[in-house]
Amino acid sequence: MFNKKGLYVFMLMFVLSIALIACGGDSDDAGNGADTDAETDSGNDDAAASGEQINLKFAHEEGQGDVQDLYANKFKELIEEKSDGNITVDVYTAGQLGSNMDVLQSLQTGAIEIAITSPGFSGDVIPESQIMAIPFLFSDNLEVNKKVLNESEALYGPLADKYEEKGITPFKFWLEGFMWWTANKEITTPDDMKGVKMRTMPTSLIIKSYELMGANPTPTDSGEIYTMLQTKGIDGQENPLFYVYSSNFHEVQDYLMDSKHHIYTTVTAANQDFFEGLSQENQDLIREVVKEVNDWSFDMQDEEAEKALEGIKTEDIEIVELTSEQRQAFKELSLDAREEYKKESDAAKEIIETLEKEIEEAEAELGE
Ligand code: 6CS
Repeated sequence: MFNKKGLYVFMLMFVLSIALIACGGDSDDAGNGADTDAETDSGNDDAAASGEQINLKFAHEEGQGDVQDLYANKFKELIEEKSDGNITVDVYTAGQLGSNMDVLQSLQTGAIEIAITSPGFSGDVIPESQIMAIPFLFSDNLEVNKKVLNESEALYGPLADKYEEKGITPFKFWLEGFMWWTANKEITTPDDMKGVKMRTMPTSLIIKSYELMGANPTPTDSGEIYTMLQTKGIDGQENPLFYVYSSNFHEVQDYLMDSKHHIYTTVTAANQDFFEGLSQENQDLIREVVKEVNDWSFDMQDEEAEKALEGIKTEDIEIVELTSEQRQAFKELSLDAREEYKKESDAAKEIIETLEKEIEEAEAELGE
């Protein structure tokens, strides 16, 4: 018979062994918890392991620190973070992967996965994209333009289809600010514009628009603008303020005109086959990040334009504000560009008529 002490020892051992089993179970639970975590981790790890390891070449059309560069690097930061590094991005500035036309072509072939490509360069490959290059088409109210560029059925319907037909998936149409003229003379009336060798982006409708406004349009790629201004190969050019300042055009021009004759618009897009080959999860993640960057980009641009204006004011260049009457005179001359655009295709006619209505409705809601 056990004596009392032996009985206590036995009971203690029994209780301890039960406790150990329970703890072990807990630890299993913990393990399971850990496993759960581990599962979660391993789940994540599995996701990471089975997740597509993707490297995106992201090309844009501007220099380091310009709006498109800030946009592309914000995309890189967010997508690498949100994908736990499964998706990595290499950003390429203007010229690193060829001209802007080369970049568009590489986007079509898939040599480049993602790019920011502007209608000033896609206009002859996707004629309908020139809608975004028609002077005085968009509103003087940037909030109206932001709303339309975010929501337009014309842009995200028939125009997006035209990009898809050329192997490109457009994610977001977005703006980089109002266009300003610089020139070696003051330009406030169509008479002033007569015969001015105005540099344009190489797309037929922009060239036509400047002919209608009385200029002598000279299409070139962006890398040649400064030298051609310096050597008087051209007399003037158009660009948003940040680009005028970062390109140092104020060094080789005497006048900066606040013409607001147009907004600089562009497109963030992917190679269609590449994008459609991704998992649904990664497609959704890329679209989500593009939208987040797009919304972020509006404040960024306002800051960049403000900084550029402050900087330019310290330079030796005369800043001239056009009156609404002076701008109206140029607008009237350029209206035929819209008729020219409609001739591109049936889709073009639908796109411009829908977009004009969308701009009108947005102005009724938000003001002109
Ligand atoms: O004028 C140009 O060619 C350049 N301007 C801007 C604002 N972005 C890229 C483009 O190549």
